[in-house]
Amino acid sequence: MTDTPVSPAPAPAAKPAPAGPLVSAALDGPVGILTLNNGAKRNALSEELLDTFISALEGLQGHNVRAIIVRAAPGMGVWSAGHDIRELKHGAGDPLGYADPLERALRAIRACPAPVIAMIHGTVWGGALDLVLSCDMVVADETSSFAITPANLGLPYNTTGLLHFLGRLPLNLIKEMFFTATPVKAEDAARWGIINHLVPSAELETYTMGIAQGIATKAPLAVAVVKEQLRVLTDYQPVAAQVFERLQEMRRAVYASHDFQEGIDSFLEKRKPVFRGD
Ligand code: YXS
Repeated sequence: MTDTPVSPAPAPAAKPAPAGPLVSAALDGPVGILTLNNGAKRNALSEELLDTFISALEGLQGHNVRAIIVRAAPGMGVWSAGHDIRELKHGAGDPLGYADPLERALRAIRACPAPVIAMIHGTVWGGALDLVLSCDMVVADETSSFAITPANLGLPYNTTGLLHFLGRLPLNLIKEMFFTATPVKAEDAARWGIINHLVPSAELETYTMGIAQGIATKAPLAVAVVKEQLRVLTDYQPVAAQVFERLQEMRRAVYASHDFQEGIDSFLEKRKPVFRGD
């Protein structure tokens, strides 16, 4: 994948220094490439990384790109470890509220006029799976796996996020993923429909770029309007105000619970959580 670096990130040198931007943006003709670059923290989705991601995504749109690929830096065994757990605070209200940086990034991807393709080498955890499912397509290799993990933290996932899953997977598979927090391996992810294509690692970049370049030859206005129609038709499910309030009340009890604090503490103390159910 040959790319030409674009602003806002300073043009990376041939081999960007390890302390390079958390997310780098590049152009390969009409295809934009966003690369997650925080290997030391397994591309944990911190506010800083996500703000960089959102501005890089918006920056690419200024270059009239026709398709965008989101990837981790080459050779990383973890595509993204999900929401930065160090930024999840017990007693600070909804951990996945509308203004949360991860929620802002998901909305930016879903509102981007150009199709966004997630290219997955390595493991995907928690909110990073919601980010991957917010992309328009997913191409992955045999090293990939996909886990949604609020049950490991005692965290109440948000209703918008559940709608993202309902828009992609059968209910029984969503329940298995949320209730067990077990990573879904590449073969099953392909069979379940989490990913569009499962390709060998050696072909992942070429295959993904091939799809992106194919899209880039199509009428961009027609592609963008279908993307927006599908977003509106899937994201806006009518929910009665009283029902929404009841769900929020249930979530409030969970994110105020001892178990949520235990989930965060156990991760930071690198030990297994002991959930008491209160
Ligand atoms: O100890 P240092 O400072 O070197 O940092 C370690 C980890 O603490 C850090 N790190 C993270 N920091 C914040 N948030 C994270 N999610 C996170 N994940 C990792 O990265 C450094 C290297 O981690 P280490 O030593 O564990 O790497 P590894 O290669 O042995 O293991 C990679 C993972 C991904 C298997 C392991 O790091 C892991 O299990 N991470 C947590 C994955 C996870 O549960 N993610 C869900 C986050 S919560 C979320 O996304 C949603 C809100 S929800 O809960 O609803 O799904």
